[in-house]
Amino acid sequence: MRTLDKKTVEALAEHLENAELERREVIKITDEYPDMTFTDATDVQWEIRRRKEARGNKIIGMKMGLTSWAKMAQMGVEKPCYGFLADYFSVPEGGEIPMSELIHPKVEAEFAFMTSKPLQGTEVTIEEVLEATEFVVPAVEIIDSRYKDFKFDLTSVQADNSSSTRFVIGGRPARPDEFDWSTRGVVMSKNGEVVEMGAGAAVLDHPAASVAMLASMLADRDEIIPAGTFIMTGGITAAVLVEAGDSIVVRYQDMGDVTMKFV
Ligand code: 0L1
Ligand code: MG
Repeated sequence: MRTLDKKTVEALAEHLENAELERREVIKITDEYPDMTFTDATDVQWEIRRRKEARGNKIIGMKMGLTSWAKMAQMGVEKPCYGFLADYFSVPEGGEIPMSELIHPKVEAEFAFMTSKPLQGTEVTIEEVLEATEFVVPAVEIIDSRYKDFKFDLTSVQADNSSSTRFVIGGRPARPDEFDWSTRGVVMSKNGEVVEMGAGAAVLDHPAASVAMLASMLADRDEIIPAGTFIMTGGITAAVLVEAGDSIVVRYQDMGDVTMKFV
């Protein structure tokens, strides 16, 4: 169901994208549009995506957000959200991330899947995702909600491209059948101190379930996951707040490290 007309969707997309580009906090948009639906919010997100593509940015992947049961419970939501990854979100392994480009970033450890076949519809299984996966690779997401003090609801977050901001790929890719992804462990350190740890099952019991859920959510708009899509499946660990000077190292069991420094 939709409650917003095209002009309002366009105005909200401009508002939220400007907040991202100008590194400004805004109040969650459902304060002004309390009746807006998840479909309205998704229209806003896709309009932000259209604006970026019109400006010459490439869309290089997708992300799922709020995929851990703990984070869903904490936020009082019943389902995850998704977003897109633009080319300028990608930071090289070991790279420096200027805080001047961000508002109040947090980092979370994830597994990312690269698909080799299209995935489509509401009934995709974990087995089908694994069969359609070329490789799985360690990736750390830097989220940066545009909403003041991280005060948002699921609708507002979906409109804000699910807080997508930057990501770092590192370690080594693994074949989809190389490990049981639900029991693969990660340990995150900040400035040499362990701050978070977890295993793949934190993500909807299995990270491939997150890819299946993305296919299902995209099906609502008659969209599919094409072959060759890079997908961040959602945080295994809680998101950790960072500030200038912080070094992050995430160690992935048998897959190497992902590192970055905030400057
Ligand atoms: O990637 C995520 O799980 C975050 C989704 C948006 C919510 C947040 O900014 O914490
Ligand atoms: Mg994430």
